[in-house]
Amino acid sequence: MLRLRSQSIPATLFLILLAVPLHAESGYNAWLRYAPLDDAAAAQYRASLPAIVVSLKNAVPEQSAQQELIRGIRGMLGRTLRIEADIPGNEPSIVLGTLDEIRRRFAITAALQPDGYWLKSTRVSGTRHIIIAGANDAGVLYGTFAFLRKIALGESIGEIDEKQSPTTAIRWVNEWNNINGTIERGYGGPSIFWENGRARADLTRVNDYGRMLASLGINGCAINNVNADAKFLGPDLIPQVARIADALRPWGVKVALAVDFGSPKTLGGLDTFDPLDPKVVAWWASKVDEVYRAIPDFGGFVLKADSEGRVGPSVYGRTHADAANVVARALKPHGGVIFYRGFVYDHQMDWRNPRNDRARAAYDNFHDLDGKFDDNVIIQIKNGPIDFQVREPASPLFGALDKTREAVELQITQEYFGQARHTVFLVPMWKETLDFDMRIRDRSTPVKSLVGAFVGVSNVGMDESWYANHMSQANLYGFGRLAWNANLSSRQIVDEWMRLTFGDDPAVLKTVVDLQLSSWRTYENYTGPLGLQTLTDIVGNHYGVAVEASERNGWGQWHKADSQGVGFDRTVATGTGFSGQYSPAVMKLYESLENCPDDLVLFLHHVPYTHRLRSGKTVIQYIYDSHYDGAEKVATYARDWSALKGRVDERRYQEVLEQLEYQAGQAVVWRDAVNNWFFKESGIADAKGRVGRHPGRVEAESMTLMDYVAKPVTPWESASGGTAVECAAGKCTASFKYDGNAGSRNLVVQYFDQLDGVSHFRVFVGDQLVDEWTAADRLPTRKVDSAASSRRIIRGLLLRKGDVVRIEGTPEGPETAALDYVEIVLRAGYSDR
Ligand code: GCV
Repeated sequence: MLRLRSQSIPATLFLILLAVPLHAESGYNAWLRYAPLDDAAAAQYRASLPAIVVSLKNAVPEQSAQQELIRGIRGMLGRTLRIEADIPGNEPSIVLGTLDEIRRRFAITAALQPDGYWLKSTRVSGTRHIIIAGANDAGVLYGTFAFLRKIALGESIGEIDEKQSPTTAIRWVNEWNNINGTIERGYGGPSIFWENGRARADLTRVNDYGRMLASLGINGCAINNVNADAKFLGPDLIPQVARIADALRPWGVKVALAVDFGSPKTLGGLDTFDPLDPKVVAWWASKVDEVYRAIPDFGGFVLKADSEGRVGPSVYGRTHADAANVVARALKPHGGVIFYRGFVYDHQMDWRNPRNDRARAAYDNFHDLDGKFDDNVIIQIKNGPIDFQVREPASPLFGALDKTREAVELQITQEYFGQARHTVFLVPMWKETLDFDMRIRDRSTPVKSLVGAFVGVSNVGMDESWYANHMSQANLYGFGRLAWNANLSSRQIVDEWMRLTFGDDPAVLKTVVDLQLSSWRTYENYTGPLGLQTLTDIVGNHYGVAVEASERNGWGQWHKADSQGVGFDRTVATGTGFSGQYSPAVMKLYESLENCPDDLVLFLHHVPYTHRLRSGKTVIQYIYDSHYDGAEKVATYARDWSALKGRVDERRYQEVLEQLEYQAGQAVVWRDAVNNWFFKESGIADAKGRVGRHPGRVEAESMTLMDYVAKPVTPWESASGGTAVECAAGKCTASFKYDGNAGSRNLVVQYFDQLDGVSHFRVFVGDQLVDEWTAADRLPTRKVDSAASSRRIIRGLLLRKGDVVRIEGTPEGPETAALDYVEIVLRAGYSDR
């Protein structure tokens, strides 16, 4: 191979090399890219890093650790470590082993919790060795990833001496995957585990996912939907589960399953699934034995019972403790655990009864059972009392189980957070729950001190970038890092993730860190602020805006907005009594309107729209302002990201830009829908005169229409003016005359892109075609509604007064090339490119 020595590169060639674009990255390697370090840093590490690696054990996790070390060092430093079977006497080496093995060879030791690690530089007869010691096999793996992370982040490894142990022993993800390969609330493509009723033939991605999980210290993975199909425990599928376990085992990740409580009957053929029936007890015991024969290191079960239509112990008048314990006792001899979900509520509640309150359900169902659960039962509690909404208080159940093990369940997949089409970094929200002080017995008791396990609902898919949004990977990263150490700050986490994922160019770092850290508040601002919850279509896709979808039905996500006021009275004094489920100190905070934090005021109180918040603003004005603020902020995200061109590899640059531009458009849809709805309901005008006024907007229904037909949209707030035009012919046009001043303008076309067709649009100014596109996105709706509402911006059009703008729509399939409005503005979106 021809080698160029650096001093022989002529100056011109050097400039050409510098100009070579950053190579495209797919996001597949996430934060484990091991990108080459810059020359100075690489030289420093090369000088201090031994060239030899020794693994003291030949078992799987250590072997994975050794391979990972070689891979990482090769990627970052361009050097391939040499594997030696034993520690060399007079050459430096990196030694991997458990504390026991290390003690025998080096006569040093440390105190570590299970899964903990120790990174230690030491000398033996003057020769320096770097030790990566684990409390157990998995700890060696976690230490190795931590060591590589340090190098990737440019931290010193010279005289390293660092011990870390996880704050909780059980750190799992749940994957709501179905046997046919679909994923409930998954947005990154089909299942990596299942396809057509079987485990995928090629499980490479499962193995790679295991690597990602191990890099964060995650040690368990439940590989099917909690709305569980009993077949997963059938004789056909257990061997399939075993194959998946084999793919995850090298990374110290135990496989687990969600189970259906009715299995003894549906699968086992018994005439009952009563947890106290001896036949049922025997069935669970023998089924669990069968699972462990196939998978000796099986982790355990997750169980959703008596909730959202799942069968449970109530069928036989038994308790959740009876249900959990019958399964727990079967698992116990094998060392398995059962996560019993605290997410139990009645989804057919009578909304007319003002005392009914879904937020009470978890506490009401479980707190009397405290002390009745076996010690391998863990109650898995969602962070808030409702269901992963944009803001909820910490679930009161965390403070109600003195004698029972608890896990916090956090949702990594962005079900109510824009489904990976919006960027929302969830760590700041999770930290609010984890740091929330429940004041049990009037002592400091943050939620993180009460939970002994972390569960993240991850739902990665076959998309190359796992979640179909590069930014969403930060949520898995953040979950794992918090599960390991809940005291890490959001900034620390995002800073690490960012540098590992995109590099440490200061401009990129600042833009992305600022974006991620503000993104939750931004999303809340343009969806449901003040504790209103997400205000999305809760009886449908959980994606688009539909303010009333949560009202007047049994699902219980009521915000109770009417012409007089808004918010759910959950006080003890006049409401449902929910605030009384907290300790007296917390109850005091929530019970009184004066003390209640603004962010949760409408979660806990019903108030007139003119109620003044602690901030001094009225509730209605806050709703208006926050929606404008939120939408403007997303526009700045897209603008700021667009300024990074050339600093990020082209593929990820483009993909993130498209995502942020789309989000900026959707934020406007949300802004207008929510504000118009509250304006109509309250009759109170926006003090700043914006709501209901859209300078430069021309409604499609007011244009000259050829074959397009105006139709009302449901719910009305999903379209501007409550109306869209739909094309029922082969081709339709909508046109209007521009009557503004001459100059360069941006033209925004708001159209609808449904799931079931690929319409084509063309835009003309006079006879000149100025843009065309197809509506080929995969948005989660077949209806003309807010979820389908999409935006095309045609920038820098030179318009004159009197110009005719004509939009031609060609429908395809059931999709009707529907249009909402056109806006002609000086600036739209993030830039005037
Ligand atoms: C798996 C929410 C989701 C459901 C999910 C449920 C749960 O209601 O919308 O898809 O079911 O939570 O956590 O069990």
